[in-house]
This record gives sequence, C-alpha cells and structure tokens, in this order.
Amino acid sequence: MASFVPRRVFPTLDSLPRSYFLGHHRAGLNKMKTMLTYIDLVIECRDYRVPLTSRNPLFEENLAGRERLIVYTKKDLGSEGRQQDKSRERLIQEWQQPSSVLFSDHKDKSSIRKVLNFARDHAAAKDSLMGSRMMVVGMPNVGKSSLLNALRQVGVHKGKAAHTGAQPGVTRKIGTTVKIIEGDENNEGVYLMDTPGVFVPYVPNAEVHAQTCPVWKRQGHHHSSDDFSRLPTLSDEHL
Ligand SMILES: Nc1nc2c(ncn2[C@@H]2O[C@H](COP(=O)(O)OP(=O)(O)OP(=O)(O)O)[C@@H](O)[C@H]2O)c(=O)[nH]1
Ligand SMILES: [Mg+2]
Repeated sequence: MASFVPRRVFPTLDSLPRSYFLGHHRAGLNKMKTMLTYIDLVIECRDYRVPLTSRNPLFEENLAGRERLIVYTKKDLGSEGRQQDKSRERLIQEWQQPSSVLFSDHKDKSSIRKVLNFARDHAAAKDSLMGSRMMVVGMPNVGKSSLLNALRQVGVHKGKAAHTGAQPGVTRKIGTTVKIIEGDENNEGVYLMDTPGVFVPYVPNAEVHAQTCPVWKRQGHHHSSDDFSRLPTLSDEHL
C-alpha cells in the first residue's frame, strides 16, 4: 500500500467568499456604539483555540473609550493544563496589556467566578447607587451568550436567559440584559447585556480565511475538505 504523503502547498480557493459580514452585524455594531454611553465595562470574548484570528479590530475602532476585559472562552477545548498551555496564557496576557485577560470554560464554575469577581471589583470601584452595566461582545459563536448564562447561573442562581447554539448567528439583536450580581442597599447590582456576534467585513487572505472558517462553521456555506485539512493549530497562531 502506498504510504501517505502530506501535501506541503495548498491551493488558494479564490472562489470561496471570504467574509460573513451580514446586515445584522453592521446594525448590531452601530447599536453597540450608541449603547456605550450606558456601559461601564465591555467584556470581549475571543476563542481560546484561535486567540489571534478571533480578535476583531472593529471592536477596537468602534468601542474605544471603555475599559475592556478580554475573556478567552472554550478553554476546555484548547488547554490540557500543561506547562505550555500556561506559558501561552501568560503570553496572551502580556500581549493584551493594559486590558485585563481571563480564560473561561462555561461549565467550570471557578473560571466563571473569576469573571464575576472582576465584574464585582469593577462595579465597586465605580461606587454608584445605580449599580453597573456591562456588555458582552465578540465574533459569532465565540460563546458570548453561554458566558452570560453561566455568569447569571453562578452569580444569582438563575436559569438560562439567552439562546445559544452550535451555529454562528444565534443572537441576532442586542436584547437580553440580565442581572449577574445581586445589589444591596448601596447599589442596584451588576447587569450584563448580550449582543450579536460581529464578523470582520473582509478577510485579507486565504490563510486567515482557512483558519477562521472551520472554527465558525458558516451557515449555508459549504467548506471543502481543503478548509478542514488546514485546521489551525495554536502554533500556527504563533502562540
Ligand atoms: N466546550 C465549550 N463550548 C462552549 C463554551 N462556550 C460556548 N460553547 C459552545 O459554543 C457554541 C456557541 O455558543 P454561544 O453562546 O451561542 O455563542 P455566541 O457567541 O453567543 O454566538 P452568536 O450569538 O451566534 O454570536 C455553543 O454550542 C456553546 O455550547 C465553552 O466554554 N466550552
Ligand atoms: Mg449569542
């Protein structure tokens, strides 16, 4: 039997659409911008497995001026708790300074408590009777609504409030706002607002496209086996 010889060069698939920037992405981003006045903290979610390509520069451009916590979600799918995983996390934290960085798994209460503690400290520093309002943002399917549900579950022991799903585009509108930390006589508590995932308007080259599409399987978009053969590894992301 002939032995398997992996290919070293991949053809560029020019026929594939390289973006997924839909009307509700633009509308969502514009609405997020207008809501910023009421928001004390932006919680930006990125995918732990693709820390570079799940970052959307549109958020930096459009949501500047608010303090930001970056949460790398789905840690359970990308980390085995090895030394190299921890080194990579330290590298990501350094890279993102001065923003704060946390890593989460929506089913791991201790990682969710770390996000809650950050939110609590942030709200306490603001020291307002009105409590604090936060907004979760990120690319489609990174786990924003799952994080919101987990924070609500651990923070105020309430059930799922936002729809979640394996396909991108589940959250279509800015809407669900939930309490994640109870208030007291001095403040109203902490509230978190869910937002629709926003993709980048244009993916510059086939390589970046090949890295993003297997992670955010696009609705109605067929991927060739070539896309999947180029599934990114964390080393491809230079981290
Ligand atoms: N293993 C694992 N899966 C997760 C985690 N967080 C979210 N997911 C899964 O990822 C998928 C997408 O989650 P959502 O919370 O709907 O993602 P979203 O960012 O709100 O997506 P859109 O609203 O479409 O932009 C779902 O199948 C979740 O169950 C996590 O920490 N670990
Ligand atoms: Mg959602």
